[in-house]
Amino acid sequence: PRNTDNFDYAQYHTLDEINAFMDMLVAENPNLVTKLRIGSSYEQRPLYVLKFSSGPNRPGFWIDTGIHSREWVTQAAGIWFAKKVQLAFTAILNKMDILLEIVTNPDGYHYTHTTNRMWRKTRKPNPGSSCVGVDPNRNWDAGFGGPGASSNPCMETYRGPSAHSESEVKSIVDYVKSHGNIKGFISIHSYSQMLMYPYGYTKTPVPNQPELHDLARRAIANLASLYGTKYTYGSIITTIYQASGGTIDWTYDQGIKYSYTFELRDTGRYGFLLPANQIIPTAQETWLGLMTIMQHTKDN
Ligand code: ING
Ligand code: ZN
Repeated sequence: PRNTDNFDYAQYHTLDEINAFMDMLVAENPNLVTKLRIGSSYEQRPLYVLKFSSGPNRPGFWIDTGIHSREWVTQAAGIWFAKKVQLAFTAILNKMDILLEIVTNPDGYHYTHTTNRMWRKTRKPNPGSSCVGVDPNRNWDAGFGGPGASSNPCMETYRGPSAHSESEVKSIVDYVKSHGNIKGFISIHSYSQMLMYPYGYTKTPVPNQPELHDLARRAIANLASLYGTKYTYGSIITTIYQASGGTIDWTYDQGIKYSYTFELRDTGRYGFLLPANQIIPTAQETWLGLMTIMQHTKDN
């Protein structure tokens, strides 16, 4: 494609294609979209964040997709969200910037295209082990090392040698801290059709649990209004399982009150191998849920 109108949103794309998409989007709308490089992956790939902004010094609303590389519908939905923001120029942008990291684990994503479609973790070698990679959703400094993560480098939920040991994680940590005014943070996974808020590492409810619970209920109702897709919701630990070192537990503890995780389609029929003809419907319905959360964040 020569521009983002000709891009095929209904297919899965390689890392090079996604990078080319981002460059086209920026070139088409230089006053709205910029591409930030927040760091580099272990294999030295750039970590890009698209920043949608219509004015200076706005609070930020963060969305990341693809922190687990095999969850392909999430990166594909991230591409669709970027185009949606460009086309719809949502009213959200009158008050907040949207920060979107589409390929949050580029080494893993490349590996899922070349070698192992089911790769989840980063691609950093583990000294003393023949097993590669760390689970970037167990590597954050929130209950790090506690129950709900593995100390074994061969496991899919290996937490890593220390909190923020993965540059894909540390780059976001540094960006969030240096930004200093991120009001909402959404980390998107697949699959299971769930919308969850902190915590994953403890059963202790967060202070604004009733607010987050009611907002989640409204968000999934809005999501379901399009195609009837059913989501469950609640805290991570009560909805899916105990998980320590997770992204949104850390962002919540940094003061980002509207921290959520989505698990997109489906509930297991296709799992990570979701057929490409479900990309656009998944992205469309998820966008409705995101809008509910973004509106509330903007107004609070
Ligand atoms: N599920 C998530 C996982 O990392 C999760 C569930 C989300 C745990 C947020 C903790 C925090 O296990 C998938 N599919 O990756
Ligand atoms: Zn995941």
